Amino acid sequence: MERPPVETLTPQAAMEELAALARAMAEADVAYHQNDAPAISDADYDALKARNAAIEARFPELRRPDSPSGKVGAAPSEGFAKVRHAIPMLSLENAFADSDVAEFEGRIRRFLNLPAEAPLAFTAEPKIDGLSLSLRYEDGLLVQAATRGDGETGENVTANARTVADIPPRLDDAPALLEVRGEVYMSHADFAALNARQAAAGGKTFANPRNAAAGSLRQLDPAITAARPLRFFAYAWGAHSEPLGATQTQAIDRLHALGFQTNPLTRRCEHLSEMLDQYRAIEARRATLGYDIDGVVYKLDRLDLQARLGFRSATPRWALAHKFSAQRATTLLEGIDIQVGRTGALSPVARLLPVTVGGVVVSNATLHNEDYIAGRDSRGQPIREGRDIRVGDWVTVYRAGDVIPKIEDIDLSRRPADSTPYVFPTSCPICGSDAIREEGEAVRRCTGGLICAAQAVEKLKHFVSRAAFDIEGLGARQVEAFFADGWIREPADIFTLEDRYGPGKLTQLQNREGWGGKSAENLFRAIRDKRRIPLDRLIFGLGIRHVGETSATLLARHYGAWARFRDAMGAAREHVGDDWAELNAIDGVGPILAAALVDTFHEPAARAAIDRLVGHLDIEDVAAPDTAGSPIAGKTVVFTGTLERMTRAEAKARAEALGAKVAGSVSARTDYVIAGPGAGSKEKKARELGLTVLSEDEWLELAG
Ligand code: JCF
Repeated sequence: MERPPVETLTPQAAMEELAALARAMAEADVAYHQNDAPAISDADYDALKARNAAIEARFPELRRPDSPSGKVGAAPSEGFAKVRHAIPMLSLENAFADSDVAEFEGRIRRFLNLPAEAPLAFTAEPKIDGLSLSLRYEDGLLVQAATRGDGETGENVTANARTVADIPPRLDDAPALLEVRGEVYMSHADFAALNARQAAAGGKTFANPRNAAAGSLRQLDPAITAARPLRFFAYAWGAHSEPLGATQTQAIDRLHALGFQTNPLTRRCEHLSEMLDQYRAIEARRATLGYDIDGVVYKLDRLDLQARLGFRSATPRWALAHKFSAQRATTLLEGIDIQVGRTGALSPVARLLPVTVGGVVVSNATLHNEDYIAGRDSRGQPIREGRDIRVGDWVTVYRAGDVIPKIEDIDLSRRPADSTPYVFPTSCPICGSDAIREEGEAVRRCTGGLICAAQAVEKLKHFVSRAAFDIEGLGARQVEAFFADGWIREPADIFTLEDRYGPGKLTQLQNREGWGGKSAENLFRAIRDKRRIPLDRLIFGLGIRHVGETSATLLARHYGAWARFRDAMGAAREHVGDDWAELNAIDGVGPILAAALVDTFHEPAARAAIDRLVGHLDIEDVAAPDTAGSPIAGKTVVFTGTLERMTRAEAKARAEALGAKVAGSVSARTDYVIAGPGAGSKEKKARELGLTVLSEDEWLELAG
């Protein structure tokens, strides 16, 4: 928009414009930082900022107390370059009960075929509640620091990491290449002081030390990061040119010797009982540590055994995070809302009188499902001794880690005399369709499918989300607005937006509130950019029930190309035939996920919507993980009989790590059958089919 030169502004006009600028920038900040859905482009944001600064320079006395020029953190997007981790940054499997830890230990013994009395040591260390960071040292010099991001790709925050006192800029006697991984965090004292300073300066305060650490590390201006007291504990490593030791304990000691802080409460434990003792000891010191921890991490001590165990999709088999139990508070249940999700599930949400639980203000909590509200579990057994939950009740809210708050119990003694049991709706509050609860299911679902506005909108929001199509400038808020006006009803419509509402069209996007020529142009470009999309993102973006990011990646890696995936889903019939067997043989795909996929591809309306979408796309094939050079990549193998040199679980994990598919039954599509002593009908069938049958030794030689 053309604006009059600053020199010609009257004080009255300047005052009004400063107010309008403050409002526009505050809205943009909320959209960007809180909703993660930029409402205007970076260039437009910068233009507003420059205009604000120019007016303030001419009329310093008109500078507003909430002037946007004094604010930090209005970081434009694209702020940090992306970094692809040479070795993915993993997350940890969570456990809550002691029995989960015993199960973890037992599972490792079975995998390695170790009897219960054989020694097996673990480390136990506090789990720091911060953000993970990977530091790359080449010839002892810090050359790159990257956040975890999605584990595969993070953000380059090198300049900021250099301002953290615990991160050495150079290491003596380090391997030529070493990636050190650990947690960036802020101490309680530093957090309190930072918030006090921020409040005094009229700036943004942080809800907890973790957010403060994240906000500080992700500053575009390293000078701001430098002024924020961040700390770092090292606990792991990525790429390295020589081993740090033979055990986790030795490797951690080496990191300490190299100049890193390692957690002083880390212990080596010889037995399960020592692991649990260390858990209790760490929990007992939690309140006085001076920084937030949310559990204890156990790791198998011997690194050679860690290597044999390997990974299961995104988590190592050799580590476990044993979380502390939750923090609690009591508050009033003011109402119960029903939300309709992407797959039609009706989810009851508690509206609470806001209360602080473990340092975070909570005003909503999940109530799970209708049985939970009624006081029974999925098998009809009483929970909370059968106490139901009613609007008007005083309830205990708890938070475990960063998950959604939950309602644990109610205080019957404070229940109002006139309260009535909650009646769960049997029709969809959004579209009015019947909401049905299938036999054996805990969840009631709207049957409206895509005619249900809530499902359609949630599907669209999922489609544009970070891990799916990640369309810049098209976030949840924009999707809702476009949907409300009938501009987009399904994902395919996004790719025809420009034709329908672009330059020269009747109802132009740039005439909508909140959009200008520049931002409209940026949106159309962002959409065009996403016509080319990797197969895994597409599969995830379809929003099929049970198909998360991990399973989408597994499916994409298995089928490789869209045409192959689509044909296989179209050909598969539940519980019959090779296509069904192939789908179920993918490690990480079970019959429930498989059925959801097959259903979707056999449902004519859903299938048609997918075909319409795909017509606009150029889909990138996904290669199986770096198994290039592996002689067994892409081969289907079947193990039968007794294996003598490793357990079945280990053989399967190794074969899969090398890109092979491990199937349970022999068919014409099987490439190798590995037959040990005692092999029976499978080996016989393989020989009848003329397949290659290998001994365990021959197999190990082939697989390298
Ligand atoms: O303290 C932590 N938050 C923490 C996270 C500690 C660890 O030893 C970790 C971790 C995430 C992944 N180890 C891995 C492998």
